[in-house]
Amino acid sequence: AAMYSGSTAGPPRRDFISVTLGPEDAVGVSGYNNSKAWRRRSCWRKWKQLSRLQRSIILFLFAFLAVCGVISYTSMGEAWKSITNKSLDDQRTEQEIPRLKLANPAVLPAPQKADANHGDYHELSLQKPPKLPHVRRGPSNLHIKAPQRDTRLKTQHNTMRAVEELVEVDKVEKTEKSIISWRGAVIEPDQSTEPPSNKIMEPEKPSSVEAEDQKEPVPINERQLAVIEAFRHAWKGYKDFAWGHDELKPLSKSYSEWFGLGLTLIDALDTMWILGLKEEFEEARKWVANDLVFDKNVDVNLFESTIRILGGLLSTYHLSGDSLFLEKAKDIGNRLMPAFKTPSKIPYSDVNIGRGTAHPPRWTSDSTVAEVTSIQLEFRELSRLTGDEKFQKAVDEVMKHVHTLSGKNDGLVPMFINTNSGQFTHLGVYTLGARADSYYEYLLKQWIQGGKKENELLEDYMRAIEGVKKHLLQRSEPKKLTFVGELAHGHFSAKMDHLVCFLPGTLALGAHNGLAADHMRLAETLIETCYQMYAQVETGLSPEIVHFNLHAQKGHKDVEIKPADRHNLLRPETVESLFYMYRFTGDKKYQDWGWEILQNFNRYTRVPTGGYTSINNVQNPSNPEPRDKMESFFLGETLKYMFLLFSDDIDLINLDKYIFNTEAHPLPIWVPA
Ligand code: DMJ
Repeated sequence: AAMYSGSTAGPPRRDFISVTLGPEDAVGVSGYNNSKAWRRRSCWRKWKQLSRLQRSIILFLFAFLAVCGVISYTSMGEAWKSITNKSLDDQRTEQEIPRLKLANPAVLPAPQKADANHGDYHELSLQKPPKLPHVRRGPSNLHIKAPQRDTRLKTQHNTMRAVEELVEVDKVEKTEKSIISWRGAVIEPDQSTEPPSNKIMEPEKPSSVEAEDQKEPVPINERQLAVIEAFRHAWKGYKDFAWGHDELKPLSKSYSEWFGLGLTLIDALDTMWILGLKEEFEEARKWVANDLVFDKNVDVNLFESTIRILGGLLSTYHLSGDSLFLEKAKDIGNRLMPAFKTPSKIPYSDVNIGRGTAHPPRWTSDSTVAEVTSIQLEFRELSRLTGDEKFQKAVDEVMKHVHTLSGKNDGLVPMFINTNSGQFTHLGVYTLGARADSYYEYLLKQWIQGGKKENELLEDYMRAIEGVKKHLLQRSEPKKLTFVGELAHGHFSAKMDHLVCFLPGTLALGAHNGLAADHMRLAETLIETCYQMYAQVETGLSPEIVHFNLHAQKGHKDVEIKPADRHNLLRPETVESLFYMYRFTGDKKYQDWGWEILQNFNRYTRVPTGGYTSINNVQNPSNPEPRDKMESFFLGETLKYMFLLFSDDIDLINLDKYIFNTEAHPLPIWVPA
């Protein structure tokens, strides 16, 4: 086809386009030719017909898309590489990657290698969270790398915001996934029933190095200052008369030895850090560096030295980031291991840390149930930090074994277990007090520590709380206080140890972690009872044991105290629970109750020359009969929980990032909420 158009001047102009159709271009009889060459040419023709502007726009769009393509190809390639590099076992949990990657990265990553049952941990190690800004407390010159608030990089803020957004997305995903409920408990549908790996791991960093937050510091208030003052007073006594020894005897201005390992000093390390007592901390650190020696021919109790010494060193390592404490923790951890060499693998109560030998108490081959089941948080953490599986393996085996044992009563356990047979002994007596207490506490806390996947622990915990409700709860007269009694061969006893007052705090912690809401209601009633164990007593301090009145009698309170039980050892359990209750409810009455207790400790147990003393008679305000001993847990636990109770800073040991061991030493949660 040819087309001409006229022109006004000059030689005739070819004002047309001539197109010659070759045979292959001709539209055939069939009317449609779709050959490649034809299409190419037709595209080219169309392209030529476009204006220059149109062509530029199209070229620009192509260039833009090409750049985007290159970028996304590179990042997908990375992700693909990390996926394909993994073992088949790891790929089993592939769908977990985004979730775990996004799980609150603010504290610390989980172990780097885990066994096949726990791909989750492995996934986390593949995705190290970004380091975020952190405000550290405690002695500033001991911070490992403490970025100053005002010098923080803008990019860190951006990272923080980006991570927060991702966490939000993750939260939505999580809520969608978390649908299976076990008696009110929210359980991930895909969680394993096995405990965490024994085939651990590459060593982990302290949480202080990983944990970062960017909040303004919350100023210390009057009540916290009063705790600091109390701590300093106690510390003065210890320093003046008992430095480097286990316990202060504040009246005789001397000390007592239990293990000869500076128990009070070690128990108090992280309290000093949390209270911000820089000088005291530095001095104590020097003692640990120069004088703390575990190579000693001395018998120590496995449980007590685990919760106080190993726990204290591990938490101080996490808070300060100072590797000295980890080295010491490894040392004592290794020296405690011979305790597990028993026919049943249920550990002996005592170990000689110098000789490497272990034995049960002289009069029996039994161990206490609470003791063998309340060392797990510490040994598991030691494995995670060192990469050595043996610690975790030993304590996990104990839990697995106890899980299978008969002799429980609706989840309630007897108080003794035999190290030869591995069976419970002295069957038929059930208490949440001495010898059983922290078994229940550590069921829940291990479950939380390990990222809420170890179902057996949760099952045992939930069952036990049902057992408590069924067998041990009663109400007193006249105030109708709900209390936890004891059961001995079918007979209920209205006896409650002060030790049981850990329970409201533990129940509240469980409820906070998604367990049944009625646990929280029970916690609220029980903490009221624990408070009344102080308030109804002449000195305002609780005795070691109370008996509740089940029947109203004129002139009688709810709480009765037997002469043998009226001592107070400066124990922490009630203030510990007050702390949890305040954290989770914000109800100021819990702070007020704690404040009353602190004032009464000051009134009746403070020794003018330094230190606090346990007392023999909480019913005699004019002579409480000082016992001349300050237990290490007064500094390790009681004053620490007081300080935390009075604080309004939820990030001062954030309960979604840390789990307290039974001696109030905070250890990181492996997969923080
Ligand atoms: C502490 O050593 C621990 O809290 C333990 O679990 C119970 N006894 C004391 C405090 O009362």
